[in-house]
Amino acid sequence: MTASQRPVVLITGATAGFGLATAKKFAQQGYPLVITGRREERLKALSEELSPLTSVHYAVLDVRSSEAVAEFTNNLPEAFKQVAILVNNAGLALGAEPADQASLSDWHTMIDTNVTGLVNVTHSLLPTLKAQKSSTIINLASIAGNWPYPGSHVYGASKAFVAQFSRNLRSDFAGTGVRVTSLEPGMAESEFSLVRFKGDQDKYDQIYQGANAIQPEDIADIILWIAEQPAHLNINSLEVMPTSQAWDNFKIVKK
Ligand code: NDP
Ligand code: 8X3
Repeated sequence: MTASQRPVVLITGATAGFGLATAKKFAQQGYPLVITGRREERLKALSEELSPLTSVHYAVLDVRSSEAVAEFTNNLPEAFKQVAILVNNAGLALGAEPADQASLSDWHTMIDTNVTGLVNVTHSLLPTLKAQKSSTIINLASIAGNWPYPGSHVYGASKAFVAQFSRNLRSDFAGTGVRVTSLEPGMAESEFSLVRFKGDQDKYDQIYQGANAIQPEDIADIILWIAEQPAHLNINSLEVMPTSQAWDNFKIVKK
């Protein structure tokens, strides 16, 4: 496939972390890109950086608003309308305290972003994705959706939704050109923990120090690999951790 034949890739949350690295990775391969997020300055700068490599359309988009998502998808410029690779990446965790100390508004924000936002974007683009000969949806779930840990409560549950939603989409689109993957990373170094701990740089440093965590570029490589699999293959789910991370024992709290 020459660069001019590459399908359009739409990435939510392209202003940082996985989304940003994925935008750069696909741009290096010449894929036309639609990059979105809430921080316009970052989108503008990224668009200017990547424009020598490929065609880029950027749009400020808060995935939580179904109206904004519909308005955005209905008004994509002609050259970017035929989205064939959707990277549903926008998401966040807020807080890691036990459930009874968590803020209800943080819980709502995680559900609104990780669940409702991802559903908004997917629903809005499904007709377009279905109209393509071959298309791929890559949903950012997490190990937190597969395995429990203290302080994960709503975040982990929101990612369990993403994983099961991905499998259910697969069921609906089996035998069609629409592929769906649930990508489930473990500890990765990005702004994720700064957001989770509300800008606390000390906590951020403690978490990643000595962990040799996954880097956003690692995830971008995996996303490109998933998207470039032959059309008759679907990577259903892919869980990836840094080698430094693994499971712990079941906890027994004795009296
Ligand atoms: P970052 O915090 O680095 O990036 C998150 C991105 O999501 C930003 O671009 C942010 O853009 C965007 N975003 C957040 N809220 C919204 C919103 N309401 N509307 C649109 N965009 C939004 O985190 P990561 O790159 O690490 O995380 C990306 C995804 O991967 C998330 O879904 C996360 O849950 C998941 N994940 C992360 C892991 C990790 O350890 N880092 C591990 C497993 C999964 P902006 O603020 O400009 O809107
Ligand atoms: C992020 C991974 O383990 O911090 O989804 O919840 S974890």
